[in-house]
Amino acid sequence: MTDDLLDTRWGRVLVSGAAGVTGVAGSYALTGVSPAFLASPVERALARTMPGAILSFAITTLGSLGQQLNFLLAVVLTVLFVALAARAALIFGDAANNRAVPALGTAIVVWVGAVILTDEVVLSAGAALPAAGVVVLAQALDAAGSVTDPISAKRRRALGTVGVALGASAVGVTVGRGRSPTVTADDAPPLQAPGADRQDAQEKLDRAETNGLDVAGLEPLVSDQFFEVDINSIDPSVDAADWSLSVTGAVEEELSLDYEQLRTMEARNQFSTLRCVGESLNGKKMDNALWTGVPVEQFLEEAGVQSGCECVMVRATDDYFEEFPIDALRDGLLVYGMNGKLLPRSHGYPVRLLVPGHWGEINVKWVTEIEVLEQEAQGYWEKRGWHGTGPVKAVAKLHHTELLDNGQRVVGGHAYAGTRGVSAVEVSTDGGDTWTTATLSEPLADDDVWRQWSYTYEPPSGGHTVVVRMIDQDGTVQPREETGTYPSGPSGWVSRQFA
Ligand SMILES: Nc1nc2c(c(=O)[nH]1)N[C@H]1C(S)=C(S)[C@@H](COP(=O)(O)O)O[C@H]1N2
Ligand SMILES: [Mo]
Repeated sequence: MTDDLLDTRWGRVLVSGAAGVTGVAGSYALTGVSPAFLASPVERALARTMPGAILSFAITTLGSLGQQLNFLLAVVLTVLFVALAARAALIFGDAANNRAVPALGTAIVVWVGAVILTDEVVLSAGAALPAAGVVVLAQALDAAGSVTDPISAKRRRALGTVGVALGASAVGVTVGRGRSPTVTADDAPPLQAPGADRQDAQEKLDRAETNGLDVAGLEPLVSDQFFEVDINSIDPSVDAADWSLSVTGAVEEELSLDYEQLRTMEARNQFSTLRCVGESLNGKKMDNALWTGVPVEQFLEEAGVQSGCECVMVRATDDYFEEFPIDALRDGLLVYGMNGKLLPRSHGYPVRLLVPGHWGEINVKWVTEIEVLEQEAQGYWEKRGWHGTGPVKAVAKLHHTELLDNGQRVVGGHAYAGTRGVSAVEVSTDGGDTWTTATLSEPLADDDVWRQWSYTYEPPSGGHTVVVRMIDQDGTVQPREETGTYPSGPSGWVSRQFA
């Protein structure tokens, strides 16, 4: 029995744990929130293997909280992996009676594991070296230790090791946070591409501003905070210079296209609203933007499509894949700009697909491949039971309410019906007995776009229920029948009770 911290079981567990935390923090310091972060592949694997029912619950009920929990679990598992590597190396070093084995073993096992997981040879050292460093530190403290007061000496060394490990981890987390490229739509650089008409984009954005209703607090026609739905909590970070799109499968000739080529082709600036099939009826996963992109149809024509099912599979860098009718794709755009700026990473930089009139899920971000299929197949969400590749359901949402000084109430929101277009919104203030038409924002030039609505009324004394519904340009009234979100997206009329 010596007085060495590493000779005790609890000491080894403690040092291993500290090595685990420090290793993961070290990885984060080098990579930030990117696919090279050691926890990233773990998080991916968790998301992939999550049973469909739990995944759907997480999406519809927990929203982004589900993704955060998944990320947290991935980080915990990754810490555990590094800690176990250190613990094994410590035990092995003890058995071999070799002082070099614990640190060296930790470094090698963590590094090899990280390379296997992330495919990053150099960045993997970010996890391996700090973890091994903690082991070396514990050994050094033991070696320098006194023998006068064994118990408190151990405690002091434990505190020293953990203290240094936590301090280093805190630094790592701070550095990593600064490194995370959180390019949102707001701080994306302006769009500059030979094929893009910036002046036209600016005019359209200006028009959207003048077309909007003058109701303070109502979200504008071009969303200032566009929602995000991803199968991973860590977005891929794709270098535009490395990006290419291939058209493969049942074609006469396979095609490949790079970013420079795409940027020089004539692009279109087009408003299009996206809505996620996984949102609740009056949810917030519906937004509108001006997209700049190149029509897909020319590539399909060039490749010479010979599909047996008239369907395609579209794939992305994050291993996302969606299957849908080729006719829908013919109206699509390969988008590289959003609201006059460079498409942000969170929305698919460098290139995403935009398919007007359909649920959000087939608007594949970080797109890499269009495979023309011979036979029907299932996409990522359809494998999990969803039916979200078809035309988007119509909805009128109620998000804005305000009681004016004169006692009147203003209600408002957005209505969207895909490419069917919104022709009217009707409001009832008596629970659906009588209906009046609401004021609508001036339509934007493109057809797959929402409109704002608002209605001002004299509230009856006592409680009342406001119901809202929309009518599309074919005269079809939004269906009243209520369904839940899963599996085909929510339907029904939004209503709200007022006291
Ligand atoms: N590659 C990839 N594309 C994707 C997704 C994804 O997870 N990965 N999510 C889809 C879903 S379910 C929706 S609703 C839209 C959301 O687009 P947004 O994040 O730009 O709002 O992107 C779609 N495209
Ligand atoms: Mo979605």
